[in-house]
Amino acid sequence: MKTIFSPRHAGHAGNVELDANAIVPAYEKPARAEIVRARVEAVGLGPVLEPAVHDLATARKVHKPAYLDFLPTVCPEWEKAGRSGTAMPYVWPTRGLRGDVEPRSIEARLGFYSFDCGATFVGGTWDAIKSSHDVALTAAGLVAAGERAAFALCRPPGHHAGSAFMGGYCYINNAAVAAEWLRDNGAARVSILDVDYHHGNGTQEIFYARADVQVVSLHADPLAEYPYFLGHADERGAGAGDGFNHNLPLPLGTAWAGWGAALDTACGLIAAQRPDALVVSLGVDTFERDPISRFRLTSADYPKIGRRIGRLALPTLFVMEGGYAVEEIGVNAVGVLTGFEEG
Ligand code: SP5
Ligand code: ZN
Repeated sequence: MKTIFSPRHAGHAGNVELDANAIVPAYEKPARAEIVRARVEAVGLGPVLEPAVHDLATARKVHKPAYLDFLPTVCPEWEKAGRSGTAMPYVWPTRGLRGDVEPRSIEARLGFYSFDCGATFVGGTWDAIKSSHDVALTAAGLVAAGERAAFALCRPPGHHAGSAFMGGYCYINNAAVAAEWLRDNGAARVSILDVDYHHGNGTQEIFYARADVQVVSLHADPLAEYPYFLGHADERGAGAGDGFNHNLPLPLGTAWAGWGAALDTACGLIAAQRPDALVVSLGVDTFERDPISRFRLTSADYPKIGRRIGRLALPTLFVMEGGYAVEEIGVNAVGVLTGFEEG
């Protein structure tokens, strides 16, 4: 299969994050994408191509336009305010505060358009966000044109970004934009399978009231794990979308036995939906040695994931999400893709 990759991800670098009790170098760093690309080339998965430049018309359907307009203004406004280094949200309009009045200052607007402090900005961040979006849409175009599968090697990731908020290293929801674009280009029904360790709260929020985009997610139980405030099994969709959202939360420590069984359940739900295309939010932070996660998948398990997804026999777009064990991220992510091709 073809991989779409943009070197422009690399400008999103040198940022820091708040890790409970310390400011640390961001876990979501450029080496992640470079090591996955190197592995794609090492195993001869297929050509690695740069994305075409796309407009934000489809993104403006899944995100609030004012939110998208905000993203490229962050760094210029941060500098105008006399600040340097990483721009990071730190104050939020939670319960009891006004969430309906957009403030003027950049510090406040960062909080207005986020749910945590994990979506940070440095000089190259907007360009990387836009390139990641372009990667997803270019790869979606390959699938719409008849390829059995394509790999969008997105960085930064997207599944925590909702209609009007960033968070969890995510800004534009690449998988959601791709799914929406597939809907507009011949697919009557699309399913999204999210196998990242964390619940894809942004993807769920975006499609929660829709029946045309089914969202199925396997993730660590939000009672115990980030993003904590969404991802429970009783979240089934709303209105026309009732019954089209499926959460399969799993306990910390889950290994292949429990995870693979949940994947089987998820694939059954997708097969029953009979979608015209499948978008896989491919996070490999389920790995046993991931530095921020607590599942126990091994490198040998990732090809099994690919084989099971391949058995659905659907046109499939893989969209890169999380995975922070940088040394093994290439073997694990590409393991899913080679497993898919064998199956
Ligand atoms: C796309 C994606 O995988 N985003 C994940 C965002 C997770 N943010 C919360 C990280 C919390 C890290 N704390 C773990 C302590 C280990 N030192
Ligand atoms: Zn994750």
